Amino acid sequence: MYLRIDRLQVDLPPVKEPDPNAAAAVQELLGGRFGEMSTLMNYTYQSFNFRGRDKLRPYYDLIANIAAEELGHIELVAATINSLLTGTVENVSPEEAPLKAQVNARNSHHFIVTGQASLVGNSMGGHWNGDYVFSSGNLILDLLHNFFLENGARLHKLRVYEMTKHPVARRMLGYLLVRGGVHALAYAKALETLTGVEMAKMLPIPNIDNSKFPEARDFIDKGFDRKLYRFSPDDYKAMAAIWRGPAPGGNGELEVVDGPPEGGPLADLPEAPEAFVPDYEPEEIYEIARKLMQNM
Ligand code: MN3
Repeated sequence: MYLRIDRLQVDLPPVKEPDPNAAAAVQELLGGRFGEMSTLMNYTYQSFNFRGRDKLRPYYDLIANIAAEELGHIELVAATINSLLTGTVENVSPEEAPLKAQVNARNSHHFIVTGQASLVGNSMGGHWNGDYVFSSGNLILDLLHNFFLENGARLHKLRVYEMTKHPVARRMLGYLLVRGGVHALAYAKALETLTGVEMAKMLPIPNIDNSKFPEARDFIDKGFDRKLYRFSPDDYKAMAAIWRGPAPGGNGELEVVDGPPEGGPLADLPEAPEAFVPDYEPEEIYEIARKLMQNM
């Protein structure tokens, strides 16, 4: 089962400048084949479907725990997209066509299907698909797939990084490049324990270090690249048998941290009455909510 905390895994800069086409590009990192929906659902189903759990506890714990972190990653990428879409529309009457500029937005679903918010799809508007989940039950093949998935995700993040300098997108990218590096290394180390193969010789793919990017260096300097957070009050402790030893880059020792990162607040997104979010004239429903809260 899951607990939920109403915070993001990392603080994002305040919602300010909109950039709907950057939001469309960032969608790839949410609902593309190598996006956070894919990492989330691959590790989630691999953990659901795991056989021999008690005998293989370190591997089960590693996959199940990283799955929980990925749930926070879809939340973080969605928050980034929502921030990039906030403030795009003029607040004028429907006859004035407040959404007329959005007819030229890269992804019109952001303005027709959602209320200027994220979609479970990729940068070209295609839907995320359950076919992106690989859960073979063969532990070595699943781990090798996960290593490949993390490196494919990293390549796409680097390309989106090259598409936008928006500070909200760059902050999210810096954080997720570092966390994706942790996950790739975790799966590599798990494979090393099982097969003896020297995965470290394959890292990083592509061959450009995260520390080259100032937004990622910020997190590396704080040790985010050597910490595996344990997203549970009491469980998933056996993953520490895999996540141990010196960090690559000589930046101290790998460490399992009990509990989630401190993170940051989730922005309270403003309403968009011109798009009927939460409604065109929302005063009545605000009043209903206000009365409900009086009883608390
Ligand atoms: Mn991730």
